[in-house]
Amino acid sequence: MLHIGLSALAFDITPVNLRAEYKHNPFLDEPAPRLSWELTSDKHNQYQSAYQLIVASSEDKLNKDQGDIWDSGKVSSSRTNQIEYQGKPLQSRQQVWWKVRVWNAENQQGKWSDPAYWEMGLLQNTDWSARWIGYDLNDLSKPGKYHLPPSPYLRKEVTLSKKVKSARLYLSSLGLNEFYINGAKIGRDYFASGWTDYNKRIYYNVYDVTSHMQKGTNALGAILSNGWYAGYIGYALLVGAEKVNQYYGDSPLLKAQLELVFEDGSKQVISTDSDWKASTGAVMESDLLQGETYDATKEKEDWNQPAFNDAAWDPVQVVADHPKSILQLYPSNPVRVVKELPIKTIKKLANGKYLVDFGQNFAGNIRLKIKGKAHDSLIFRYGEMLHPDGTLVTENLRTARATDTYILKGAAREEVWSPSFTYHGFQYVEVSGLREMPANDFLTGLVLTSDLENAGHFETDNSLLNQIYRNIVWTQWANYVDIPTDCPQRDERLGWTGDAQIYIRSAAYNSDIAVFHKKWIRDLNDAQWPNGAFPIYAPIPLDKNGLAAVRATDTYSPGWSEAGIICTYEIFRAYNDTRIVEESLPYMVKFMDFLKSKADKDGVVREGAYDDIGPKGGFGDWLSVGKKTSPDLLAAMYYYYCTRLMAEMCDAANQAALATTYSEQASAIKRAFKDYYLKNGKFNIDERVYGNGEGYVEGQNGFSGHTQTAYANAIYMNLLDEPDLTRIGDHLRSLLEANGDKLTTGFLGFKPLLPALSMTGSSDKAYGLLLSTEYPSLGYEVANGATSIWERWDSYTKDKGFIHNAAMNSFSHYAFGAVNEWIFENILGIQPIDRGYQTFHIKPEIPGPGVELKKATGSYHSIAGRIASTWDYSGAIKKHHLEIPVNTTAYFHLVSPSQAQVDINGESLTKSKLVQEITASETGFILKLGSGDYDITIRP
Ligand code: RAM
Repeated sequence: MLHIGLSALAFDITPVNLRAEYKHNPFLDEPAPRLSWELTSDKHNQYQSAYQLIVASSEDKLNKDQGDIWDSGKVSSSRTNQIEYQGKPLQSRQQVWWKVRVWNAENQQGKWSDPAYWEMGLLQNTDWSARWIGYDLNDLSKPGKYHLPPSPYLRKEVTLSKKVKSARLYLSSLGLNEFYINGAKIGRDYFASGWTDYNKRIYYNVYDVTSHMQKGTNALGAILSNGWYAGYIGYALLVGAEKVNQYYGDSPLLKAQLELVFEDGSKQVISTDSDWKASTGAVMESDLLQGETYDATKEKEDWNQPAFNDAAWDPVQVVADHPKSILQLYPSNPVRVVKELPIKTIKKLANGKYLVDFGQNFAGNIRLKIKGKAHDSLIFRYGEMLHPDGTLVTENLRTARATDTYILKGAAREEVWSPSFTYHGFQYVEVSGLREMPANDFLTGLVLTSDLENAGHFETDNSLLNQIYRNIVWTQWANYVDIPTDCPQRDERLGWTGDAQIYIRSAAYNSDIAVFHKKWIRDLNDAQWPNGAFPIYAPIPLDKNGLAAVRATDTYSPGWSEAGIICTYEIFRAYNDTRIVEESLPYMVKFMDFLKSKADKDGVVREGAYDDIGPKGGFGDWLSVGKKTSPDLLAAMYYYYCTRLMAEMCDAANQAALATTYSEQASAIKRAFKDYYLKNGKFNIDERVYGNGEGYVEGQNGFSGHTQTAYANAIYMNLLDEPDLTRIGDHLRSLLEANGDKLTTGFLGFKPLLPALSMTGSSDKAYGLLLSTEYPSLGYEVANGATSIWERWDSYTKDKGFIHNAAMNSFSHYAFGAVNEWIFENILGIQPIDRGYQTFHIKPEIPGPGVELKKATGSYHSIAGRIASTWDYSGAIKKHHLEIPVNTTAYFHLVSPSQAQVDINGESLTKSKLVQEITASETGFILKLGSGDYDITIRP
């Protein structure tokens, strides 16, 4: 809590949370990293009028205020983020220290921040002496349904005669790696070096390994796994693809470079090359989809320690660099264990197996702790749900084997093991091979996700809504795993672009996703088809003909491909990130040309425009209920929406000519769209084009333009102005009412549904949908025990059970979690006005008296600082609590008949000097507020 009474104190406005490229003290490879900070102050209404940054070559120089690398001088600006480094050119391996101070609105100078630093990675190809090495073990794969060779184990020893002052490990793998120095695993990261189109781009990570190095002999060791590079991907097996794995290469490879600086200043580089040795070890099988087999009896004890005798090991194979792919620093945060879950219950099943319940659907692994007989094997199967008889549902995993096996070595001490190169989406584990009921902590659930900073918080007095929010967050963790996946359990786990684009804004309210999407937007750009369309998932491995290798008909689709515009836009919007716009611009422009080619001369996408793809028209309003919204009508709206976003992005990225073109195009499309599709105030389509619906997704249901999905999208995308807007808002409302206040929307329709209702005065309907426990709704899932968001509204129903299991039925799919944006923007009411939240609205929609929701509290940690909004309407006196970051301005929308009833921080609003401005609104007042905490009460 801040106190206004402190205003007598000296000026104090302190920069905190210093970050470079969104990270704290990171390794970077951007020549001009972007710096950011946040500000704190004990006083209200504080603004930054200027800043000064200094960057020094050492901490010592920085402490002496010597910016020998860069001194920005005093810059008059209120910006606190996306400030490009403009100092001396940075060299590979260079470490620089920086700090910042600011001036307030009265031009008083504040104190320097604490120091921060960043270190450059390897910027030139010539910095790399390491070679790609591997050990092809494909011949050792056991015959059977799956091709799963054992993991290569690689090692090398180095003897150091001097004391190491600093050591850096530059580490990359095609496929997955675990790296050890003197027996210790380096880093906590999983699935490095991530999934990219390895023919274009390969990532490496950097680790400070100084503390691992010792004088004398040191052992370097690595275990590799196929991962996305050579392992199974997606539903290739299921659909009978010609090739089901090894899309990028046949066996995994490692590139590692250990750079040492000794106390005397001399240097040494140890690289992967032909003198490394290779063998097999205990990892007998490993695959992201199929699981891992670990035979502890085959462990080569101390293989990664200095004293090990590797005389019997083979030489490694050395492989040439791919001529076209570039090596870059992993831009995102790695996948890590972010939480551990204890077992909730263990039950013995009738078949002698044991069933473990973690009480939560999540993505990750188990850690096993067990004592037992040598050669006993424990088999772990994973599932999200149980059949009525209590056995595990695995049908919905389709061809993903999702099975781990651990073969005990029978040690005197407890054996501890956890898979390294796979993960599963599950709540339950079925264990076979146990001789007796195990200890209730024999397994621990390890929750894996890309390790992003938490950004959001939300809680209410309604337990159903709290559970819906938790389900959204858990499902996001489960699917933000290196790339945004659709699901974590079955033979799919692809970066589906439609899912990603509808969910990205929701995701941003939960976690700081800037670096995660910086990576994936590149993946998406790398995956653009030659015709300019973005694909339906990215990365997308290609076959020798340049078609999708997993399924040749996987091409593009309206609602999916637009991720190439929308995801870039959402990162730009949330983080004021214009560099991502500049980087994506050539790809986006090419895509816009593609979209144009699908429209008529006026810019209208007409019925049948996408009949060239399979399914015809694309995926449309995927998994909707009942009659289908015309996919082309949706495509037409998306075309307009993307054009508008392009105009805005181009404007911000100093592309004035392009901005004008797109904004003129957008106006033209808007007019033409209305002329073509709006008939007598309703959306009308030419159903004849779709014939009997064959070839379209659920075409047998028939097509319409007069649907919840169509109107929700048109409203959300600002396609129509008054008086049409009111009319279609009324249609949306009456369609809901005619359907018993139940939704019919699928992926594309649900995302805008609640926002559109709010935008057209039907907030009551939005609350009704959100808090419903009737099918179809998120509450129905909760009422059926869900701890995550389901793929389908009817993934499970009380009367029919699992009707979709054999085909497509995930219980961890974030798409319908897209309602999170309404939770933050409408329940808490936090809505940006400009990019990066320097100004924003706080406009909470307080539900009517009939709704069981009287209190909500939450916050969003924006790039401008943490914004909090709480309301409590449970008593006669209505209360709001707001927290506004320094250097930002909030417009707080207050519903109250008169100012005289309102107090702010204990004073009458009419007298308060804290409020910058009060303007009247239709329902009350808008308070313009600067930074600080505010308690606002409305007396009856
Ligand atoms: C499913 C995926 C995804 C969806 C596509 C069309 O297989 O799970 O959610 O975008 O199909």
